[in-house]
Amino acid sequence: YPERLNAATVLIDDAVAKFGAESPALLAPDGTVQSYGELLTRSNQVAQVLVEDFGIVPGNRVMLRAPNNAWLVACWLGVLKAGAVVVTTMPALRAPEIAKLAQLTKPALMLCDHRFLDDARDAAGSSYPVVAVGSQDPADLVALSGSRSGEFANVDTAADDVALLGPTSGTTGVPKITMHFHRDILANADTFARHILAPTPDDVFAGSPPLAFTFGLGGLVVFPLRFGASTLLTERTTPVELAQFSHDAGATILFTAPTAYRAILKEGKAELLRPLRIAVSAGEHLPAATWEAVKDATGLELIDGIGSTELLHVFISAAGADIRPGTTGTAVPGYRATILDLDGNELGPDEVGRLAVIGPTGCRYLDDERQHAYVSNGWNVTGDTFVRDADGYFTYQARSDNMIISSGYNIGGPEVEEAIIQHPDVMETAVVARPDEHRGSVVCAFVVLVDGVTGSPEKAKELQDFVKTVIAPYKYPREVRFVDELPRNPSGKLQHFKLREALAQ
Ligand code: 3SK
Repeated sequence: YPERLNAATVLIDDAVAKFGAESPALLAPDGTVQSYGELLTRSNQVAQVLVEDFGIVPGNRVMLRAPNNAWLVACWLGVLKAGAVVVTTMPALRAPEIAKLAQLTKPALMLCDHRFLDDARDAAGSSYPVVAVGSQDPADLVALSGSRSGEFANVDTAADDVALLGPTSGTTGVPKITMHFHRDILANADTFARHILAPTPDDVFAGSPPLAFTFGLGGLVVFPLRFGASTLLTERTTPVELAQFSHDAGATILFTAPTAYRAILKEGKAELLRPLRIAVSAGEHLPAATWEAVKDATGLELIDGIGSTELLHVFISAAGADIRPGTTGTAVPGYRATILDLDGNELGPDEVGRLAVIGPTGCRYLDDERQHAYVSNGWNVTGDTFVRDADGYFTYQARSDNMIISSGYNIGGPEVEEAIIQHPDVMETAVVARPDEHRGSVVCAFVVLVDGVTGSPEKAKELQDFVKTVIAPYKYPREVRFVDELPRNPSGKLQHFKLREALAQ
């Protein structure tokens, strides 16, 4: 990339010139379409308001809080245009969580969807202004923008000026703030999206992840705009609603998690997925059984991928004839990946260890000692345990903190989850270690049953017996707990640590 680069210039100003102002950019489930030209004008108006009314200068941080919709995209682009730094936050966060992020990121301003103002204002107090988006207030961003010309000269940022502060609570619950440069924003579009998805202007993207999670930001904003495609933005939806809206909008590329694909299948709605060209599964481990079930029901071959907020998006994946079900794939062109032992030595084929990655994006935490744990000898050490075969295919084993050692056996929690999920009565499951006096640890499964099936000691025994027919019997869950739902963080990731905490109480 050139030394001077503003990602917003490439994603919207240049896109208008290249793909045409009339091209559809943003779609909504109610049939509304916003063109590239309209999005350019609106994002320019937002930038004008930021600079003229709120005195935002390059380097200031602006927090955004909204569900996935067209205004959020305009705000995101407007902040970058003004040379400021976007701080993304999930609408699901409550006041203390927002306050914690504000303490870490020190925003100069927050733009907040009018439906989520209460927590936002409680968190801000008098530290920074919170501007409503979509209310009837004359000081609302929508009203303020409406009176602007829509002409704005984007700030000439450096390619490695910070553009985005992306919070991650990961799976441990203690937030870290990842920093990403303007060039990083384009890098995942030019690696994962370009080589694995190969989008065209005819594509229509859709998906579930919030734009505050970089999985959603890439899949639903950056990738479509980079390739002149359009994107369907849906506010909170169930998996079946998402499938229905995507179907009705003519979506061709879907981004969601394995749990959502399973839910769509279990609710008998597979036909809604059939028109897709590409279905991406990421955000959590994709079991081979889910891949096969989607293929059987729809003919689609799910594109699996692993990414991280630290590296911004997906760095291991495979598409088309390169897919090997059960593996995540190979390093995306532009990235290198390897397996390290606990001392940081590279391991050979078929040896299990810590997944480590180097590429055009990398982990830079904002003022956080945990940087030393994530980056070692230049490698980004992701916290996932994988094995690589002689052909360079990576297969997920567990989060590095979810290998269960029981009576001397190493049991990967996800392997047991994969076995349990194959039982027709199981909607979702999460497996963790429970400390045990005799065995060190035992496998404990938390299980959500499908509607209409109730948990009982007999059902637990049935699941245990079932697991023993799918994987080596010593891996079966010695304890099964039925629950109504599993704990997930706001980006939808399972929080195994909360289950371990529940067991410790
Ligand atoms: O695999 C993930 O969890 C992920 C995280 C951030 C961005 C993209 C992805 C797929």
